[in-house]
Amino acid sequence: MQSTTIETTPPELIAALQAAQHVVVFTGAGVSAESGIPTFRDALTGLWGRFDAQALATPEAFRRDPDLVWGWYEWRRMQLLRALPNPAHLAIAELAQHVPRLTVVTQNVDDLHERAGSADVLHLHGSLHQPRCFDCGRPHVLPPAPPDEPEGGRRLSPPRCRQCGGPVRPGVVWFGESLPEDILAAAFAAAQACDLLFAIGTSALVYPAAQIPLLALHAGARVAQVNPTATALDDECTWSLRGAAGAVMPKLLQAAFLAA
Ligand code: BJW
Ligand code: ZN
Repeated sequence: MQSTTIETTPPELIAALQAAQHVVVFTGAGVSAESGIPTFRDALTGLWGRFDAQALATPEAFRRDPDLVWGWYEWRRMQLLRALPNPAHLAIAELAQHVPRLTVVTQNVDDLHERAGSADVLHLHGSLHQPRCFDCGRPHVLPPAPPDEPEGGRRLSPPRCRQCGGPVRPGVVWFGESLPEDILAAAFAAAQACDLLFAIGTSALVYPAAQIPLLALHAGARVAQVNPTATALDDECTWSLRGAAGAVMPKLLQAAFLAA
């Protein structure tokens, strides 16, 4: 692994980006951190440091206490509605204008890539904007703005399904649940077909998503990681750019395509 900082972006990475035919951008919560959306595992600010994942992000938790879980996700949906895409989302969207093919694969349940202008984003872990019935799976349309939720949310009864009366659940993938099969297959295929993959803002700890950069490497692609701290990918990736995505990605775009 060639570890480097943004001040010394490796010329080999810039050349690889300029020559790439198919780029995959694989993102995690860190890409949205600078938009004010908390990550999961950052020591001081991560959601799993303040809230219990087993009590909030499993189907068993929802069965046990739907009001607790629904209220917590409504608080997060409200945060998201107030957030804006940051320079990393914008640079990723603009990158698509400069390479023959670019696939965005995200673990995030926000819509900040789309709001920045990225199209056909593969959402591995679902979306806060697509709730569905816990019993029959039918999609449920929510009012655009949830009530003003206090920090951490409050107990709130989930709406009932208009078809079967079952409780409506957040449209995200919880621990122990399968990822959407078609989306996972498309993400794996893109990873195996690309020549360059960026892993941005992910701890690369959660499977099967964490396989994606490894699949790309094993298929012969090069992998550039963008993250201010060490991750599970450090010893695997080709380049590791230590920095915030909102600083690194615009500079990389500039160096590869916009510099005079
Ligand atoms: C910045 C930055 C800046 C900060 N710029 N970077 C052992 C026990 C139990 C389960 C398992 C086990 N081993 C494997 C499993 C399976 C499990 C798993 O992988 N668990 C691991 C934690 C061990 N996986 C699953 O259960 C998956 N399903 C599955 O495997 O199905 C098959 C199966 C069926 C039946 C039984 C068992 C298996 C599903 C996983 C679903 C994950 N869901 C969540 C919640 C989504 C809903 C919600 O939002 O609430 O998805 S968990 C959470 O983690 C979320 C994320 O998408 C995911 C990944 O996190 P991410 O994005 O990497 O964030 P962080 O916080 O970890 O990292 C942020 C990074 O950003 C850090 O590195 C920072 O440094 C960096 N950063 N600022 C750039 N400005
Ligand atoms: Zn239903």
